[in-house]
Amino acid sequence: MKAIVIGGGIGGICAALALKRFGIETAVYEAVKQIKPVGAAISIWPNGVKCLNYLGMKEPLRALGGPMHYMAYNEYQQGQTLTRFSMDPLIESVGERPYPVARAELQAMLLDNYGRDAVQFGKRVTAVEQSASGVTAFFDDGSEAHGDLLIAADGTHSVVRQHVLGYPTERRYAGYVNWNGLVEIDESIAPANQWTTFVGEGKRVSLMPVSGNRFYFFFDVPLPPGLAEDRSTLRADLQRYFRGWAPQVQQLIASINPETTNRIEIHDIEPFMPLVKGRVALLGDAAHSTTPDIGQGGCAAMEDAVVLATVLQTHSLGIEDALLRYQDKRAVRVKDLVLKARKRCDVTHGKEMAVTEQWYKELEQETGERILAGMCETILGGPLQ
Ligand code: URC
Repeated sequence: MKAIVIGGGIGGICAALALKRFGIETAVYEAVKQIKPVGAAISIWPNGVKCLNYLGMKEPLRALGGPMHYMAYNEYQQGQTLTRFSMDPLIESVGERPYPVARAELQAMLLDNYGRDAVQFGKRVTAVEQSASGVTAFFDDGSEAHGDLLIAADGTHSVVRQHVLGYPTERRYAGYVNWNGLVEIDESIAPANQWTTFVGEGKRVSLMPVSGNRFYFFFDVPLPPGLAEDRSTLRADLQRYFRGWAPQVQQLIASINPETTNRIEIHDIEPFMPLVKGRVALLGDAAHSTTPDIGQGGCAAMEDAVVLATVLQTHSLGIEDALLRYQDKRAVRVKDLVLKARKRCDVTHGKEMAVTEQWYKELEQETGERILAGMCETILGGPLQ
């Protein structure tokens, strides 16, 4: 059996690794010459970590992960702690810890484990055709690839999605802009072993430790889409949006590198069906695009990969049957994740300011129990328990 994998990002490489593990021949085709993720880092929650462990990357992942032992929310003006608690109860309950990692390093780890030489870069898919005997992908350089099945892990702007759905999808603007990047850890901004988030005015400033003594930072500001902002004004823009915020926040803005800071208008896609058609399966952002608000976009792609490989390995009624089983196992899960993230997004970013103010009040009473219970529920919905 041969699988064509479209997309060499997190979902594509995890899928290729998972299939390879079961002896299925794979070839990965990536549109760009060099992958440049729009996010500087990503929090891999235990459901995602378990998938990477399962795919044989337990040790290299640990080396990339930052020490996120505590979690805290601070109020925005003085930077005082609203709540702070240990992640240990979560880790004990689900059996694995979360690892925030730099995206470039995660990508390198995935490629090293799969084999860089097995990925063909600069292959942008333009069309997909399938018959009773196989599937063909056509690329913009005039070349083609043939296989028994095709896994479309071609991201939120997926070209293959329309082949599966039969109609084009539109992304939905989530209402906020996210600036993110990496910065050297400075403990006068936040503790090195903690995920720290400053909240107020429907905005947030967040810091997560990754390896190499660095913080992943992100700033979220509710804004209309399409604003013209560029690197040359990036620091001044953030200073303006966060005027009156705590000294730690001002210090962070002063210390970031505008040249390597990403600015993204956050979108998601209304959950849709089907996720498969015949011999073609959507996977990762191509199948479900979420806001980053519960940190589950990458994790969901890892889960998809494990489930897809498992159904192909464990069933014998053919590829089309196995892909339908993949869809059955994933559809509710990924819809729940997208909608849960959207709900958190709206509360965090002041969609209804009274609701957001109520959340700030609740954070003062929070012992960690409620927040960790919500995370546990999300994590335990994954395929590897
Ligand atoms: N939660 C996460 C978030 N990760 O676990 C993450 C968030 N990355 O709310 N936001 C973001 O950009």
